[in-house]
Amino acid sequence: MINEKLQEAFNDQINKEFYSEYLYLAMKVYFQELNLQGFVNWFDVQVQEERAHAIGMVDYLNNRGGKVELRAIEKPVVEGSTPLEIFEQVLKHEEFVTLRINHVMDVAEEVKDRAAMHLLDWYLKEQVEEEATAGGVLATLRLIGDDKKALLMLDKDLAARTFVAPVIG
Ligand code: OFO
Repeated sequence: MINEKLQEAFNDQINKEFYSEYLYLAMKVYFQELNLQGFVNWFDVQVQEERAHAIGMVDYLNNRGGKVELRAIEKPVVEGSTPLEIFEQVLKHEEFVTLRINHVMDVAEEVKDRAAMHLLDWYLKEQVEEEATAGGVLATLRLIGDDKKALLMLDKDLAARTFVAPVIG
């Protein structure tokens, strides 16, 4: 059985992971409209990762005898109107998600649920990677500035990203 406060924190985080999936899907559409297929691929992988993160928590909560509550997913808002601005938002969003997972970890610590802490450790490590990946693309976009040729080269690089189903936990 899982503590109720921790169950609530997991349910809230499940919703945030599904929101992330939805947000990145909206960003994928933005790049589809620009016909930047490498960026499209990058976001496609991101969408799949977020879905895996969400389902990982759904399955975990279920395995622990908790009650999964699927809540309404907010309409995603893409704030930027350039690739640079979009990636600023991606990094900001990942930093926010890290904060939220830290919060779930705080609750797990408070109720002394070591098994949950172990799982959340995985999510926190994943966040370090997520921030680094988004930050890397953002740094390149800053270097690129208005250089369209360089943007197309980056697009080519991003086409190489592949989705590898994460082993969570
Ligand atoms: Fe689920 O890692 Fe991004 O948000």
